[in-house]
Amino acid sequence: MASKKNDAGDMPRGQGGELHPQAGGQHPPMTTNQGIPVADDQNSLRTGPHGPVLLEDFVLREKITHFDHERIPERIVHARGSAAHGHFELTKSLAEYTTAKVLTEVGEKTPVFVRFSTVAGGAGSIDTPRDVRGFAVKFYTKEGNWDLVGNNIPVFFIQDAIKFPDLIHAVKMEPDRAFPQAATAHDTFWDYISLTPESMHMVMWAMSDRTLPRSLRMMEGFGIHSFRLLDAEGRSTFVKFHWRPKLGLQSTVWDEAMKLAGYDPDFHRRDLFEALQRGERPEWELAVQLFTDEDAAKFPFDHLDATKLIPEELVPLTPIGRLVLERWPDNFFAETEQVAFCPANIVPGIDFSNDPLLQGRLFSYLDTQLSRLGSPNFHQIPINAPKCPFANLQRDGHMQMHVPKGRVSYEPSSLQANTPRETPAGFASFAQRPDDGIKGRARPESFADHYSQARQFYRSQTVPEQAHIATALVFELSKVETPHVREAIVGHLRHIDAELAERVAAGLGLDALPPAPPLKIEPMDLPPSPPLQIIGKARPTLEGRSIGILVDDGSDAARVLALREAAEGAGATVKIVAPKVGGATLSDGKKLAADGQLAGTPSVIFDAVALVLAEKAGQTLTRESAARDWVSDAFAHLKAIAFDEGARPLLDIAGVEVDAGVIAAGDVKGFLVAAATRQWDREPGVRMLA
Ligand code: HDD
Repeated sequence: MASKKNDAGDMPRGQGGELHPQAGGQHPPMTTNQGIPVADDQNSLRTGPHGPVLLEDFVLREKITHFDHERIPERIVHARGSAAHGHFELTKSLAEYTTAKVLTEVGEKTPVFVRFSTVAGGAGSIDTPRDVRGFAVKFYTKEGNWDLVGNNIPVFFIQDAIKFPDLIHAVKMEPDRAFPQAATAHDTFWDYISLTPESMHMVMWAMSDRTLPRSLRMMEGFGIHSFRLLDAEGRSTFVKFHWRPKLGLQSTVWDEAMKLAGYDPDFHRRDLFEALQRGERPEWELAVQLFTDEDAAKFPFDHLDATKLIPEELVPLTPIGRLVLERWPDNFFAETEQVAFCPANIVPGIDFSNDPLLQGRLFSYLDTQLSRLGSPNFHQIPINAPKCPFANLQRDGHMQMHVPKGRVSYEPSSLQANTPRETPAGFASFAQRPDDGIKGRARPESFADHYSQARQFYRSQTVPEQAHIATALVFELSKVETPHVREAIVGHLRHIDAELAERVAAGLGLDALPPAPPLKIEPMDLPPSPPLQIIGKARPTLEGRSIGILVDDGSDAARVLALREAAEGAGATVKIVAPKVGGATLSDGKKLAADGQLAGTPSVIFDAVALVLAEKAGQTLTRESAARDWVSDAFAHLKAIAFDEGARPLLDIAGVEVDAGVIAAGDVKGFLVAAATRQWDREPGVRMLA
């Protein structure tokens, strides 16, 4: 007897070919992966309504088997990421230095895929831990894929790739207890750091607000290593790559980042997604630092040491192009997850340097993709495939997607036309004479200065930024349970800046300053470099920022409208927040829909807030903790607050003291000016900084 379809208890479903009343459009008929039409996708094949399920049910087995294999190993680092499609447009030719078309054809738009990431956490971890951010760009150039796999910090923790597994084991969750997730504030990380003095420069960056970006759209990116550009004669010029965001740099404060982690673990992913949905096109300028071997010989550090940067004062930045993000991926897994970056992917006219960190990376990424994506054919996955023609004689392997024709899969050969052959325009390495050193596991003496640039970084910061570094160190080390590790770090800080060491020691409650470790080289006092700041590079603007307006029944309708129009006119996104998601009936008797309900739309997600409340509502909301937090958090996170008189009781109970950033809602202009920046002067009054 033919099996009878049993829909008992199921909701009605649109069938293949039918028009679905809600989804709109036609649904194609469902099939198995072999193309066999599926009549019932909700009931297993059984011997009867109460009988066992039959092994012959290929629809069930195929669906479950595929599901069982839906996850692939996550990246060992940078597992959590968000990405977008876009293009790179060259605005200034580097033809004097390189033959690479992507860097010489002005006006050419090269498609790119850009993936931002945190480093330490797993794929499902929060977006706002204190962590370095990955900034990986795949350029699909006419001459093949070029991957610039960088970070939002221009230096790295270690000098040699052989140390990378140790660094990562130390920072990831501890192996016996599997916590903490996505955090540096634990013993193993700081133990490793305390015994790795070369990491001190990067530690200063990691403890700064660089690791707390407000948005992926508001952070810089760096290629970090020196690369080479090669001209037609094979002459080499060193180059460092910098991405500079058009929206300026902006970070959050630590308390805000922690609260964001709870309120919206997807904060950065959502921010980028929503910006692209709104039609915004986040943009970065690509700038280069160009220098010769002779220039490099005069630097007071070794540029092949990835723990060092080249200050802009020493080698200025030349802008050469712009990166524009245009489109969120269609499918997270197929694109963001399966994209495989590799620093070894470079095009003719660009070459590597002898930076030992880079050299190790050249091996690691291809290797990791083989295990992560499971096949040497991962380059055929659409997001990884070059957009220019590509052909060679490599064959077969798991998941071969191409169907090569003919008898010939080798060279040299004479049996068949159209087989791929070498080309004179192919990639050529820089003809570098190897140094006549002795083979061995050596590190150059020029890599031995670990503190000068750490000091330069700290001393280049503004007063609030220095306070944040000190406070971050106190926070992190206070989470370290082992006293000798805490003390060892303070010992290193003494070589960086005596006052910083004292601040941190006092913040930790140490009775005396621990000894500083022995020095190989006396640190230098390099001149401060203001471009190393965030605050100095912030743009006082509302572009790309967001403002929350809290309303309730009786709120002044004209005021809400005035604030909204002015903020939107200045480039901000405005969200109306109300105690009920259905909205509130304003003074004009009309209902204004809310974009978010108060408890689920905290002020931490905004750059500035306005409280437009009638007297009664202002009183009532003093009894609502979500409303009190809304206000006290905005104040503590140094945001501008516009308020009208009805909101006074709420300001009072939230402990808000009127300052330059707390402004009458009627003063729309004043509010917009204040909203375009953080209120740094307020900070010493709201938290005890180390
Ligand atoms: Fe790495 C991923 C950046 C040193 C080994 N790295 C990865 C990603 C970024 C960086 C942005 C994520 C790419 C993506 O979005 O898919 N890594 C860096 C930078 C480094 C660096 C800027 C130093 C300057 N990395 C580094 C070293 C090694 C690795 C020294 C190993 C010797 N990195 C990897 C990896 C990953 C990776 C294990 C994990 C997932 C992947 O490659 O595709 O191979």
